[in-house]
Amino acid sequence: MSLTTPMTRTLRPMTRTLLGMAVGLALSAGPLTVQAQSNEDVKMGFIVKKPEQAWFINEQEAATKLGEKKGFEVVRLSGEDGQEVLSAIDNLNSQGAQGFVICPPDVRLGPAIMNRAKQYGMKVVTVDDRFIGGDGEPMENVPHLGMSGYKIGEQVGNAIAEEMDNRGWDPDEVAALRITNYELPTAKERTDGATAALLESGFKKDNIFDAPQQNTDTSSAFSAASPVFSKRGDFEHWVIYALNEESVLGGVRASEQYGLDPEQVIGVGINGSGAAFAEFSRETPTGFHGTVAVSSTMHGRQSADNLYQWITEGEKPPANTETTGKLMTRDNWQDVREELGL
Ligand code: FCA
Repeated sequence: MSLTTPMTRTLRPMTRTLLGMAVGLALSAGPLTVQAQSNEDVKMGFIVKKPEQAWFINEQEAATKLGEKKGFEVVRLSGEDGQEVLSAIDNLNSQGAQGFVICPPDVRLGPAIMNRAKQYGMKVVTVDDRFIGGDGEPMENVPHLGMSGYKIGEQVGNAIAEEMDNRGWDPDEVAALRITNYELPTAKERTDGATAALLESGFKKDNIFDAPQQNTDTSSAFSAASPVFSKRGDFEHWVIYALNEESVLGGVRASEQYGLDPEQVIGVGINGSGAAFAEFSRETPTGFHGTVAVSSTMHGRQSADNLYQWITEGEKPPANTETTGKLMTRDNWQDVREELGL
């Protein structure tokens, strides 16, 4: 082994810092000329807010696979809070990464994350959850890829309405457990879309009960849902929706604990990840009726590819790419899984 590799490794962090400073100077002096990067040394981070969730594991894996194919390296990192994200960015800089894809733990961290990235001259794209600027608006200058929340929410509402119809439920006597997360715009869009479709189908507005969750996972949804069932013991039939299937599963588990049978519950989620596959694989059906599946493989691969093109060709990705979904139930989940490459 020659000395070149370790030397290059050691020097790279410093080079990046200098480059970051040069970029800063160039920005203040005039238009920035983009420098193409040779493919071999392209390295990018892929930072996710929930590293234990199947959705995010799949995204990171898809990005890694693309990197193996195209010849770039993906460093998978966890960023469960602001502190961890900033350390992850420092860590990436010391490894010589040119940028990162991120699903942030809190969208309001956008400006702080961008500041740190700029110090190092790193390029940033967001996936799933889009940064919000100080003005409360989406940060349009950071390229984003995520699901089309409202439309996918509508699919959830329609799927619930159809299943209510199949079961012959009287809409006047059905309650909805709406697990909300209004801090996160994509979550609000999704539950708003589902609500609109349900109301359109004839669902009673007064029968919708909110369970605000602190986070986007199963346990926070379970905690939010339990008291709602206890307070509304007068309803025999329940529908459950939320921003994702992990949260709907929290609601379904709470309904079971309260004593409701699967036939009394219609839960429809969003994602189509391992959490849903595990539920559909159970021997007997549960109240988790279905989920609108979106390709996490595509999200991971495409966002990494967008960043890669930006690093190597200087081609800035589109400001916002919206993806669509397909209803997956116990009956068709394996086919949809294959179709979406999950
Ligand atoms: C958010 C949710 C995830 C997934 C993703 C596309 O980040 O928390 O479960 O739905 O959007």
